[in-house]
Amino acid sequence: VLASVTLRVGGMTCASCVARVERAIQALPGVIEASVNLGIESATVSYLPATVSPERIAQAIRAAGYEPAAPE
Ligand code: 9UX
Repeated sequence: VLASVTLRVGGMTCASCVARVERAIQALPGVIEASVNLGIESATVSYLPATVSPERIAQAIRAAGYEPAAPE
């Protein structure tokens, strides 16, 4: 089963930030695809819920130096 979540991501100010966040999320086992949008400060992630969770994805974003939050 494939799930999808959109998280808010704060602290990104340039296109390289976007690439860093995408790489950090895509490095997680169970992540199928990550799409990060600078303009709306969000990350939409397709993932396998048996393997990874939104909490774990948020942790990877934080470890990369950015500020994840649940969607509003
Ligand atoms: Mo751009 Mo982002 O010069 O952490 S990579 S601000």
